[in-house]
Formats: sequence, C-alpha cells, structure tokens
Amino acid sequence: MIKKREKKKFIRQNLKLQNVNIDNIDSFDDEEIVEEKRATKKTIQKSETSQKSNLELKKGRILEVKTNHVCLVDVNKKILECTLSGRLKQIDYETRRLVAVGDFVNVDFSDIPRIEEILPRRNVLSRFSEENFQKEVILASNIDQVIITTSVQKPEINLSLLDRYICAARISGIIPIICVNKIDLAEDEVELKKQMRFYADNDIQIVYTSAEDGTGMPDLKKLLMNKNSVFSGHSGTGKSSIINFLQPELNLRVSEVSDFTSKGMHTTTSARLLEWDFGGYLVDTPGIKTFGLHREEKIGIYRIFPGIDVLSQDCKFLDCSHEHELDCAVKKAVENNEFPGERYQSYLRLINSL
Ligand SMILES: Nc1nc2c(ncn2[C@@H]2O[C@H](COP(=O)(O)OP(=O)(O)OP(=O)(O)O)[C@@H](O)[C@H]2O)c(=O)[nH]1
Ligand SMILES: [Mg+2]
Ligand SMILES: [Zn+2]
Repeated sequence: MIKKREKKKFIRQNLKLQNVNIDNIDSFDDEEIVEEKRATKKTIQKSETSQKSNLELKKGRILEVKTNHVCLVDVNKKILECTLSGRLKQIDYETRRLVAVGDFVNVDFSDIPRIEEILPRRNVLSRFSEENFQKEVILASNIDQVIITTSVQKPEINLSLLDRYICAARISGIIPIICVNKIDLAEDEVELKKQMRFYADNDIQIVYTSAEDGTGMPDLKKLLMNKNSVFSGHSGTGKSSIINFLQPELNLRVSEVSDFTSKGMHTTTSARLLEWDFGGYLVDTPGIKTFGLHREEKIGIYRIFPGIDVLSQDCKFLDCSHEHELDCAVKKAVENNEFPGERYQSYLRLINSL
C-alpha cells in the first residue's frame, strides 16, 4: 500500500516534466517517458545526498517543527535546535516535501548543527485540505498507531470524523485505536458502548478513559507501551490531559474547564514528539475540525472502510464502489439491516467528498 502511494506521489510530482509534444505525436514513445522519469529521479536522488565531503553526521529524530525551517531534534537524548541545510530547503520547495515531526534525520556537526538528510519515512499520517488543490498537512511520520481521541461530552463524539480517521490511518498502514475520553461524564454507559459496538465488531480497539478519575488508563498504557503513537482528534477531547495523567512530569498545557467552549479553542498549538517513561513515543497534536483525505485514495476507501472491508469481498466487481453496482454485497447488507444505515451514509458522504 505504501509503495503504491509513493509511486502515485512520484507521478503526481512529475506530471509537469512529462511534456509530451502533441505535434509530434507519431514519435511519441513509451520508452522516452521511462527514460525521462529515470533522469528526473536521478536528479532528485543526487540533490538528496550532500556533495560536501567533511560532514560529521549523527542520526537524530525531529521532535518539533518550528517556523523558518528551525526544528527541535533529539540527537542521542540531547535536544538541539537545528536548521535545514540550504539544499534541503530547495528540495522542500520543489516537491513540497516538508520535514515532519517523527522524521529520522542526519545532522551535520561540522559547523552549527544542520539537518543534512531526511531518512526514508516508514509512513506518514497526513490530512488534506478540502479545496480544489488539496494541500497535504503531515501530522507525524514513522508512527505505529493513531489514538483517535473523542469525548463523551464537550465535545460530543462525531462518528463520521471517526470513519475518516480510520480510513486515513489504514491507507497509511497505521493502526487506528479509538479512545473515548471523559467517560466520567457519561449518563448512560451501556447506551454509549452500544453506539460504539460497530467499531468493536469490526476489529477496532476501543478504550474508555477518564483523565479526571483515571478510568481505563492502565489499559491505554498497555497499548502505548513501546509504540510510536499520535494523539489526534477534536479540540477539547482531552488529548493533553490524558498524556499528563499518564506522565505528569510532561506538564502539557491544558485549558481550564471554564475556558473551554465546544466551539473549539485550541490549547495545543503545535505537534510535539515526546518520550514515555514506560517505553515508546507519543505525539500530542493540536485539535482539528475535519479530516480531509486525498482524492486519489477514493478507490482504496471502497475496500478499507470499517465493515465494508470484509463485505466488499463478496461484491461482484472488484472495484465496486457500493453505490450503484449490481450484485453489491454492501448494498444488500444495508437493505437487510445487517450493516448500519448510518455508517453506510457516512461512507457515501466520505467518497462523494473526494
Ligand atoms: N470531565 C472530564 N474532563 C476532562 C477529561 N479530560 C480532559 N478534560 C477537560 O477537557 C478540557 C480540554 O482538555 P485538553 O487536554 O486541553 O484537550 P485537548 O484535546 O488537548 O485540546 P487541544 O489541545 O485544544 O486539541 C480541559 O478542561 C480538561 O480538564 C476527562 O476525562 N473528564
Ligand atoms: Mg492539547
Ligand atoms: Zn459493492
């Protein structure tokens, strides 16, 4: 999946370089394009490795990306402020490949510490703006799981947002885990768990927590141990509060209950990679309102949306969109009340938004 995505990205980046001359359509040759692509790839690779000979490189990991290409980097447990090398800034500009929290990098110490190289990423969790020219915002890279943080009240759970998160995570090969926080505020816990049963039935791990009274924290801790996790979700759901509960020394900024309105005041303003004292890493991220996916992932969603992933195996067409095709196992399941209509509507809204 990741490979396919990278290939797609490469094609996207190089579309302009395949300037086929329509007047000479007869001389159009597939091989030329392949050669052209190879040449472009070589140039990118060449500029990705530094030409300097006196580098003193040490491996590090990006903890935070500040403005003007300044990053906080962990190099052998020391936190340093580093800038990006001029060469990297250039690649950055050409390919819009921004440095991300969680990136492994090589830092050159021959002069003031400077990031010389971004090592290949295992994966990224990205969201895309909804406008025509979808802009990618990378939340974090090289991660194992995303803790999709929701809350029982203030703000209430938004299941459509949950569906979007699950799809985005699965597309990138990242495990989605649902955290339902503020369980202390639940008026009817049985009803709440019934509402969430769809996800549990579809093999998605759910933890119910309270950063107020500690409910569910041992279970969550077990899931986080020795993993790279990203906490993401609406503003005010309690991401920073949960992290503080598990490791009070981190002392992350949390908004006072009286300050918080469900309109979404953002307390955490930039993503930051931190280390658990019980093993593993976490990224606390600012709250988001929506989670846009990339248009090119639409077909992938036909086969990874929770519940539809299994059902779609019985559809007549391999690329069934479950919208209008004949012999569609998903539509049949909806008609027979074997698949919840609300989740199917959420699925349709998602694919039609792309
Ligand atoms: N009752 C209750 N309140 C909670 C719980 N967890 C967090 N809160 C409160 O919810 C409010 C928001 O918490 P934060 O931890 O700042 O939320 P956040 O998700 O980090 O918000 P952003 O940084 O804006 O994305 C604070 O007033 C917390 O005290 C909980 O489990 N129960
Ligand atoms: Mg926060
Ligand atoms: Zn179908």
